[in-house]
Amino acid sequence: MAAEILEQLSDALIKGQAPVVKDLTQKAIDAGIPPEAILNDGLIAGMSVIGDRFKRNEVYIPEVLIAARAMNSGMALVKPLLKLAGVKAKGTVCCGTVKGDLHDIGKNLVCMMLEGAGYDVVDLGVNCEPEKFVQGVQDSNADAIGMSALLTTTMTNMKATIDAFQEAGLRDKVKIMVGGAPLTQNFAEEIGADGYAPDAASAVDLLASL
Ligand code: B1M
Repeated sequence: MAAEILEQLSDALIKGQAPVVKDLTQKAIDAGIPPEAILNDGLIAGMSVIGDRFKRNEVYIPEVLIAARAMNSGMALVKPLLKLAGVKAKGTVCCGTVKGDLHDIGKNLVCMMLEGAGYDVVDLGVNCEPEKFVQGVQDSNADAIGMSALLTTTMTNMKATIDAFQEAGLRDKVKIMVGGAPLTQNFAEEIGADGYAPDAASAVDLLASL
């Protein structure tokens, strides 16, 4: 019975059916399924299927956004129960687009995928000064940051942000991942980041590996 509801839940999320996801999440709660199981075996299970399909170019940005919206409709019901049950997120990550850069579509996708994978995400927004990342980590006690840049002229601000963590004495406490269309693995290594992800779904795998 529980397995059946969770399978239906994950399936509805994959199809992006937000109202169905909401109803099935409520059904799962009413059936006494633990919130952690609803999250992991229903919502996150569905979102990771979407992530894998996105990586293989089998689905595109609109499908991911629709699935994320469906995920949010279920999360709204499960989140308070997870808090009550004392279930901890996998970790906290601060994400932002670097100084001088206003592109946020990719960064928002990364935030959604990370949330969908069970992380607490602090979205710092766009045009983030290096100090804003440092402050974000200090305020939220984050384990990692994710920087996005879409311009060749703003990529260099990623290095400035890493330097700011060094200066604040926090570089060893925080994992730093970077992404965005003009970036490469080589560039990430050159600036001393801990990892580079070419797309939002890979950012989830990268963070888990870090
Ligand atoms: Co701009 N823009 N733009 N733009 N824009 C590009 C990036 C550009 C390539 C267009 C072009 O010339 N062909 C070009 C950059 C050239 C360069 O530097 N090499 C460019 C330019 C020049 C500019 C302006 C300077 C234009 C001007 O004013 N003269 C200006 C700069 C403003 C600024 O930022 N200071 C500008 C402005 C804008 C808009 C505001 C109009 C708008 C942004 C709206 C918004 O984001 N809210 C915009 C847009 C939409 C684009 C294009 C068309 C699309 C970008 C996008 O959202 N892609 C883009 C051209 C293009 O790519 N075709 C272009 C979809 C998104 C899902 O992909 O962000 O790559 P992406 O994210 C991917 C991965 O990269 C990765 O995951 C995502 C999903 O899988 N990823 C991460 C991203 N961040 C990650 C972080 C991670 C991990 C993975 O870890 C943390």
